[in-house]
Amino acid sequence: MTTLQLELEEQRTQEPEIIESDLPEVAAPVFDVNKIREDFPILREIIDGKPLIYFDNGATAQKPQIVIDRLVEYYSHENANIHRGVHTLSQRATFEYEKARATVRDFVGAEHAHEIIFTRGGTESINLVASSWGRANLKDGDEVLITAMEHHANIVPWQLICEQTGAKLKVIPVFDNGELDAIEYSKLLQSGRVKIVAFTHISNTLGTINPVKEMIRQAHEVGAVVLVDGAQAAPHLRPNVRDLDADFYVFSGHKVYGPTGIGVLYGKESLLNAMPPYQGGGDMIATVSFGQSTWNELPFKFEAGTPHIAGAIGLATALDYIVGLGMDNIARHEHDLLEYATSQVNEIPGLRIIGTAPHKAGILSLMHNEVHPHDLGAALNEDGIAVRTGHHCTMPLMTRFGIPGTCRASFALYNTRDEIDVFIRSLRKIITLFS
Ligand code: 7TS
Repeated sequence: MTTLQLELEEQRTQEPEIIESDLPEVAAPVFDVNKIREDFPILREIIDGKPLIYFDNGATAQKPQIVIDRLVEYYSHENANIHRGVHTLSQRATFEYEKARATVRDFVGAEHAHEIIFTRGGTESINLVASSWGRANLKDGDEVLITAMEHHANIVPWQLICEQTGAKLKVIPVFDNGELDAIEYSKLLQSGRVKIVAFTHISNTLGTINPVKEMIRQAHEVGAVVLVDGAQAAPHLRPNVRDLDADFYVFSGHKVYGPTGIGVLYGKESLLNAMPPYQGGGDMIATVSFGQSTWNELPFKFEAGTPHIAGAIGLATALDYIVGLGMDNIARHEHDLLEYATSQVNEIPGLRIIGTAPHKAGILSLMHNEVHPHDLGAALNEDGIAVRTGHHCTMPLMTRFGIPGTCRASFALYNTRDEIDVFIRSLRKIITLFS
């Protein structure tokens, strides 16, 4: 090997931790929502002559200009494949990609950058764990415990692995207000057969914030591993995986104001090291021969093929952005919006909120006793208001509540009380027209 090749090999295998992330140490003190709105070009869109009111943040969040610019910058000045090039662009791309990993490590408070695996999204992160950890650890008679409020992404991967291994899927019930039944959870854990518990940090349909830390503590007491689906939580609160003692924590880039097609799996080093690869291909191997292949070290073992390099870099920019605004400020602002909207919705006759747990994030799922959720959503759209209608990929939860779907408004850091006023006026008008 030449000296340059040796240097690059050294750089390639070096611990990613040495790369510093840009996450600010101190949160910005003031939260000026009108100023923040200027960062999001799409908020200036006019829909059928009405200013856009975007209340579909649970599905995906809009992107600040800084994230859009970062993608343009990457493709204009840094684009190359990572980890294997000797040329300058490849080194730039590799450096930025690994720096993005360090930013995510900081964001979730992981011990090591190599405990952060980049995936296509929250869905792929859960599939990776269910498939890889599940194949290695589940057998006939074991139990996988989930909750009744899970998104399909945290149900179906477990069903698939249960089918393959003979393990059984068990479900923690929810109360009418959308809270988990904690007593039933404790009982289900006592079977002695629970190998993994997988639950959402925040429900995308009900808004319930689950008592994750306590749930993890109880699961660990019976020796079960825990996966937390943080898809709805990461945009609102900064998870600390070490404080929570989560074994796996997953989230999607596009819901935290980053690009689509990028997601995160945090896993404890010891668990990830013991798991077989999820997909085979380039970059995840150490050696390949036709007889046998051996695997690369973490995190590369789980990142087969060319990853979404620009996506990871854009995600890091998005995380820098929200941490810069102050996650506490964001949570406070969204909580204010939730309380403001809740009190007004409660005054509209015939309209009820599905999900009234005491600890809630900014998600309002609405049902009217005469107007179908789809009709509500379509009519709101005519007033420029984007909401989501349907089962929100939580069909078992809809069955539990005996409803076909809801009309869901989900708030983000750039939404305002003024927008909620327009929303409430529009709801009242639609309901009067339809009823
Ligand atoms: N888990 C939860 C709790 C979610 O809300 C979602 C997406 C996912 C997992 C899957 O995330 P993805 O990025 O991999 O698709 N939730 C929604 C929603 O509520 N409306 O559209 C997508």
